[in-house]
Amino acid sequence: MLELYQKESCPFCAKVRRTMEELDLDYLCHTSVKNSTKRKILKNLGGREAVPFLIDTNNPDNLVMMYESDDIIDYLYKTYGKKKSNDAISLE
Ligand SMILES: N[C@@H](CCC(=O)N[C@@H](CS)C(=O)NCC(=O)O)C(=O)O
Repeated sequence: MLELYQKESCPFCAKVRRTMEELDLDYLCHTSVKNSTKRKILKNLGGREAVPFLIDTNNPDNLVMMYESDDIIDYLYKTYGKKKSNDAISLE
């Protein structure tokens, strides 16, 4: 399963959501604003209160957890896509 900690107002999160859509990926979305319970969970999981934060549990031998939108997008394309990440995001 893919899980994304994010918030709606965050442009970096929007890039990641767009990539999820582009790759036609299902994911569990944890909208996590400051001072929320989900923020505390995020901090416990990743060590920082920053979004976007991706968790990928699809490979039981390799739990993936990462911050940084560009790293997440590269990872999603490498793992689930065929296109190059540079082709992924258009501003239109
Ligand atoms: N370089 C990071 C920047 C992420 C970032 O600045 N996220 C902001 C929200 S837009 C954040 O986590 N701020 C702290 C907070 O919301 O508590 C990325 O590309 O993912």
